[in-house]
Amino acid sequence: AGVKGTFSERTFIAIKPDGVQRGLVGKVISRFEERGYKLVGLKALAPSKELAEKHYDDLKARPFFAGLVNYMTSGTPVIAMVWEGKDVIKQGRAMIGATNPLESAPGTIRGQYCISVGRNIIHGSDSFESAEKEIGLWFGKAGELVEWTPANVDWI
Ligand code: 3AN
Repeated sequence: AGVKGTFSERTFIAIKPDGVQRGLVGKVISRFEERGYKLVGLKALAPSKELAEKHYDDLKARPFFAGLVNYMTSGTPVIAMVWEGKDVIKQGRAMIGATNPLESAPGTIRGQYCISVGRNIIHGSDSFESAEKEIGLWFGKAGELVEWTPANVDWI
């Protein structure tokens, strides 16, 4: 996940199947771009059950786990992304809002676009360790992430 606390910190952000079905991909990407974060990885994929289960491994004892995995593996793609920039893990979570959209502040992504905890449209890594794990899981292959320097970096 890059280097924690530097401009190269990285987080894993995914637009879940409901966000894709609802046409919210562009809006989510715009928010991260406009904030000044840098997109270094992007792909659409319909995750396997194995990938979804590994991704949500820490929730496997929860009653909603099977439903969560079914939702993630519906066949509609997930838009998997890696965003880079200063404090992007914590700021990404703040931009996304609380897990339960009814508790997400207005203006956050969930607070603006959804009302159901089981259909909360977006995922973001909650710590440096989660970001490392999730980036490795979703972007395992070499060459899928791109190093690049934005021309206007001094102005952000
Ligand atoms: P977050 O996505 O904010 O990191 P987690 O990791 O606690 O929250 O939960 C992962 C996902 O599991 C949520 N985004 C949501 O889709 C689902 N989820 C969490 N809590 C519930 C719940 N009480 N009922 C149904 N689904 C839930």
